Amino acid sequence: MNKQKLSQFDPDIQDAINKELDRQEHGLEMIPSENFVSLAVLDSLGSILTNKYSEGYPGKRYYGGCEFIDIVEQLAIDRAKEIFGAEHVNVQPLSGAPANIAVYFGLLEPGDTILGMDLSHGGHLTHGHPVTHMTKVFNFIRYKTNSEGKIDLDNLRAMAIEHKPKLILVGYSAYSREIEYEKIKAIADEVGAMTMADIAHIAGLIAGGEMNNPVPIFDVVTTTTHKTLRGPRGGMIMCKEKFAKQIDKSVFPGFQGGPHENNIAGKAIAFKEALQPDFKTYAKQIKANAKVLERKFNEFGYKLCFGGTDNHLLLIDVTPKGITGKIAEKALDKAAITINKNMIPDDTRSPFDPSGIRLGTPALTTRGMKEPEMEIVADMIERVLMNHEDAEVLAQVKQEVKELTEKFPLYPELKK
Ligand code: DSN
Repeated sequence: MNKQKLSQFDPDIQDAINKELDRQEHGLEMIPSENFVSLAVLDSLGSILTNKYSEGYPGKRYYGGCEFIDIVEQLAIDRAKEIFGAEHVNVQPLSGAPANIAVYFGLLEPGDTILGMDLSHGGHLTHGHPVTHMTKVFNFIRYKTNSEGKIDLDNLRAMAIEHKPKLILVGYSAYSREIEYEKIKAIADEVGAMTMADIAHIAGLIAGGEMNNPVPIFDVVTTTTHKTLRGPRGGMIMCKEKFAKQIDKSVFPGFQGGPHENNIAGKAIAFKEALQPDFKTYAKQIKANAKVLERKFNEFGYKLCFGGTDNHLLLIDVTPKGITGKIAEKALDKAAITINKNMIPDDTRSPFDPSGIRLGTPALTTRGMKEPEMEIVADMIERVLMNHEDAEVLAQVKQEVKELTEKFPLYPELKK
C-alpha cells in the first residue's frame, strides 16, 4: 500500500484541491444547489468505510463483516425518518438522478405515463427531458407554469384526466415557489395516479420547518443530500411503507450494486446536524437572504421568473437589461461570483446561452452571511452585469469579494 501523504505522492491532485479550496474560500458561491459540508461530514467521506462492500440492507446483507456498516446505515435511516416523518427510507441512492430512476422502475412498467414539469419551467432533466434515457422507457408528459409563473392546478388536473398518468411528479430545480402537495395529491387520487415529489433543492428548508413537507402526504419523495440539506453528495428515497419493498428492490439489486457507506455515514452526520435547533435558524436565514435578493433585483429592474421566491433561489431573466445568461455567468465568474446560466420558462434562446441566471443563498448562509451582506452581494452582482465588458470593474469587484469572504472564513482548519 502506498504510505505517502497525498501531497507527496500526487502533488498534481493536491495542488488542484488546494486551488479549489482557495476558490471556495474566496468566492461567493451562489449556485443554489451547492453548499458547504461540516468537517464532521468531510471526515466521514475520507474514512475507512469506503473500503467495505455491503450489498443488501441492514441485517440482510450479501457480504460478511457488515455489523458496523449496519450501525451506520441504520442511524442514517432512523434520523431521516425523524426529520421528515417518513415511514420508510432508503439511503443508498448514489445521487438524485439514480434515486429518481430507481423510483420509476420500482413503481412503474415500461410505457407507463409520468406527468412531470418541463425543464425550462423549473423541472429537472430526470423528470422527462427528451435527452435522457428514461424517455425511451416511460411516456413523460410535461406540464408548465402559467403566465403568472404559478403551477396551474386546473391545467394540471385537465392534463391528468387527459393523459391518465400512473405517476404525478412535482418538486423542481429552478422553481422558486411553494408547492401545494395536498391539492396535487387530490388530483392524483382522482385519476388513480401515484405521487412523487423530488425535494432535492428544498430538503433543508423542509427539514428546518420553512417549507411544506410532502413526505406525510405523497407516496414517494426523493432528494439529494448535498444541497440545502448540507450533507455529502448523495441521494435518498422516502416512501410509504406499502412501497418499501418495491423501492428497496429497485435500488438494489435492480439498479445499483454496493452502497457507498462512507457517504451514507456522511448522510447520517448531516441528518444529525439537521436535527439540531440551529438548523432551523439556518433554514430561516436562507429564505430571509433570498428575500433580500428578490427585493434588490426587482429594484434593479430585472424580471424575476415565477414572480419572486418562497425558497432559497431566484430565476432571473437578464435579457431586459440587454445581456444573456451566458454573458452574465462569464462576467460574474471573473469577479469570483459563481451562479449558473439557466433557461427561463419557454425560453427562445438555447440552453448554452439562455435568457436567465439562477442563483441562491444556501452556501452564503452557511458562511454566516445575513441580510446586510446580501445587500452588498446584490450590488456587486449588478455592478458586474452592468459593466460586464469592463475588466477593471470586474477586477475591483473580485477584490471586494475577497475582502468580504475573508470576514466569513469557511474552512480555516484546512489551511496548510
Ligand atoms: N445539478 C442540480 C442543480 O444544479 O439543480 C440538479 O441536478
